Amino acid sequence: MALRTGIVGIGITGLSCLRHLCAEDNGDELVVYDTREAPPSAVAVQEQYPSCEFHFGVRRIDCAPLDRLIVSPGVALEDPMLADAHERGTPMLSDIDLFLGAVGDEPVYAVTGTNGKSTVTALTGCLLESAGKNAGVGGNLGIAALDTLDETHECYVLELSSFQLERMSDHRFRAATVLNVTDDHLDRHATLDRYASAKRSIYRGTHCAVANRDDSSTFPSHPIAQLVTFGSDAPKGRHWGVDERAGERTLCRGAYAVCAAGDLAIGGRHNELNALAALALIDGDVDLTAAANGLTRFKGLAHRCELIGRVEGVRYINDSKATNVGAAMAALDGLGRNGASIVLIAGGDGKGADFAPLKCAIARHVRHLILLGRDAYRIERAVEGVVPVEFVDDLENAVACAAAIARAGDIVLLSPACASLDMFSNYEARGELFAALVGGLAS
Ligand code: UMA
Ligand code: ADP
Repeated sequence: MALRTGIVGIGITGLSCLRHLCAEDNGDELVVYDTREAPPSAVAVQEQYPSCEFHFGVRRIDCAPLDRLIVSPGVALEDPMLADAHERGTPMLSDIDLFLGAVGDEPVYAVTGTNGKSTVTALTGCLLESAGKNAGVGGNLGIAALDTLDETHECYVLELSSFQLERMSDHRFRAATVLNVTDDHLDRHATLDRYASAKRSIYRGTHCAVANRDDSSTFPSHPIAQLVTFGSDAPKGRHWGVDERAGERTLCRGAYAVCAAGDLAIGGRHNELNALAALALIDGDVDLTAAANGLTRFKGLAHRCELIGRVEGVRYINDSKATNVGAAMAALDGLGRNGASIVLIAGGDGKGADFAPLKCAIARHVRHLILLGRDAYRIERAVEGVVPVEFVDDLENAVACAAAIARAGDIVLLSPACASLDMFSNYEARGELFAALVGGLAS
């Protein structure tokens, strides 16, 4: 029976749903809604899909004529636009439900967590490729899940955000992981508990749960067919961890040594955990030795602790993707571990987070703090004078100020602990401007 489907939001997700449902051509009627008067794709999409109905600048969707809504992750379920859907009980789904309805029997691995999702998703794809599997990789990391179906793959790896998970109904992942849970998106989820349970819902209907022994909130809250853990301590049985072998930190599954931590192409203790999670997700499905070759090849993603360049003996590192406190702490602990002193550029939109946990890491590793953006003064209050602080109006002045303060041997680190949206269109734009400004210093 043909359905009348509402697509809410016409960003990457909405476009992928529209394209997918139009290609299915099963007589469904499609109606697109967006609160914005002129979303960026408005003109092109109306030309491309003349048989669909479009409503922009929408305040409230009348759901009487609709069978279901596919709600984009950027639209909060509490948005007034969805009030009628709540009153009528209109089913609200995510693009991932459409993906799971369309994908065949191929295994789907799913990754969530506050930090490390994109790294683990891309790394898992790389390990699968190393083991000879043609993997489709997508989801929250930027390629809509449905768009990965354009080509045929033997398996899929999806990064899922709490926003996608909270509106998903169908789950049937081969293996899924919650990497860690720390404060983030509290402006949308209200409490850490609600945010964590949205993350843990990834385990519903999943065959194998991969949880982090160092973080109890990553464990499933219901019985599950198979539970495997990873952690920073020595592992037992079929679990994953880090052990000393011949004086070297080594990634292991129980007694079996997989790879020396020093051989990973991505640095920092947090990336050891990321590598263990990726291995645990696919363990049993592929030749592990072949997969592990990918660990030495995977160089990491842009904007995550990425070395931009050296100017007068100072290393400039772009960690613009550190959009929350936990990510910035991982960067400070990872980079400061070898005794380097750090000039930290931080600030932006804190999304309601508590910055107090940053204080310790800043006191230990940072010698000068440069703050900008909406929550600059909240960060300063939270760290309570443990280091000298400068306030600047923009990233141009932040980099100039950092360059004046930093001495040979220091690191200038952009790791904002905040989203960029108060000053930039996204974290990539912030990271790219940082790289360009550092390029300017070099020349
Ligand atoms: N918007 C409106 N009105 C609407 C619909 C959207 O104002 O009616 C705004 C949203 O508030 C948001 C923007 O438009 O500011 C985009 O929203 P969207 O839901 O259309 O987003 P997409 O373009 O579909 O991108 C989404 C993810 N974005 C969000 O969850 C906000 C992308 O993750 C993801 O890559 C993409 O789907 C494909 O799956 C980005 C992200 O920031 C990278 N994710 C958050 C994070 O990682 O912290 C969760
Ligand atoms: P996500 O997709 O969850 O935002 P990314 O892989 O893009 O994760 O990394 C985002 C930020 O988090 C980067 O600043 C990175 O250095 C940091 N990070 C990566 N993995 C971890 C981890 N396991 N624990 C804490 N921070 C991490």
